[in-house]
Amino acid sequence: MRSIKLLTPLVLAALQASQVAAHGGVLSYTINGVTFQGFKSYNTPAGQTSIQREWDTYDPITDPTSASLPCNINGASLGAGQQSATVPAGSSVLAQWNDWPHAIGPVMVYMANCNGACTNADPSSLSWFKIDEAGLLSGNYDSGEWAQGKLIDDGSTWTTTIPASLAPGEYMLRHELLAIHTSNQPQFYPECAQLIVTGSGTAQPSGSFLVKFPGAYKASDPGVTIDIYAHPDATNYTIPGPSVWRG
Ligand SMILES: *[C@@H]1O[C@H](CO)[C@@H](O)[C@H](O)[C@H]1NC(C)=O
Ligand SMILES: [Cu+2]
Repeated sequence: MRSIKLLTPLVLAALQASQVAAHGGVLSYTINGVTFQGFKSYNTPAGQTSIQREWDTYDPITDPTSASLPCNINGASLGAGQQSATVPAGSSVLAQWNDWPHAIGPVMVYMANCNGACTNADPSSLSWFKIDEAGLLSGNYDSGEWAQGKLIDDGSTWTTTIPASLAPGEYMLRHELLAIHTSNQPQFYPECAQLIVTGSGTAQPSGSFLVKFPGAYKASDPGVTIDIYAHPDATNYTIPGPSVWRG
């Protein structure tokens, strides 16, 4: 009782702010020098305009088979405010996260062909392919550099190239952090944005590269349910999901 009383509203607010700061999400995208603002989480979608789909909080999704895994909660189209960024295949996409997401775990980037207008697409029905991934970059579980640590070192940014040979069309782009700093409790942080890819490419990933969300991950995947503190000297980390498709 006494210690609870010590938590004045100010302290509580600071605590909540630090918890928010410890989670994360993609706030904007910069593509060929043009910055596209993301959805403003913690706000109503009414009146918002973005290439990003709705996502409501910085909080993690902790179930690898959650229905919210495709594009976070709730992943909805913004309706009249939903936009798509037109980008040539081969473009680099810089995703900007909030100041301080987590530092331990992999970064993964996926795309999915919407087979038509992405604004009408249900992300859970799409077939996703991975275009980028990075896990344990160097060293061991305990003191090595994880992709998420590099992301923070790079100003909370991650830069990915859209495969140059990818066939034109409307695609969903999905960035994901899988934070594994909590023993045996994965934390997924996905966000989606809509792209219209242009160019003269003809390549499409074959079936072995395609996965569903949920479906791509299982709790039993070695890289999903993991206690890094039980094996501080280990240097192997298996990034979950399909192989990267490079076009
Ligand atoms: C690391 O290697 C061990 C021994 O082969 C294996 O049991 C474990 O699943 C691997 N861990 C990851 C995260 O890939
Ligand atoms: Cu967190």
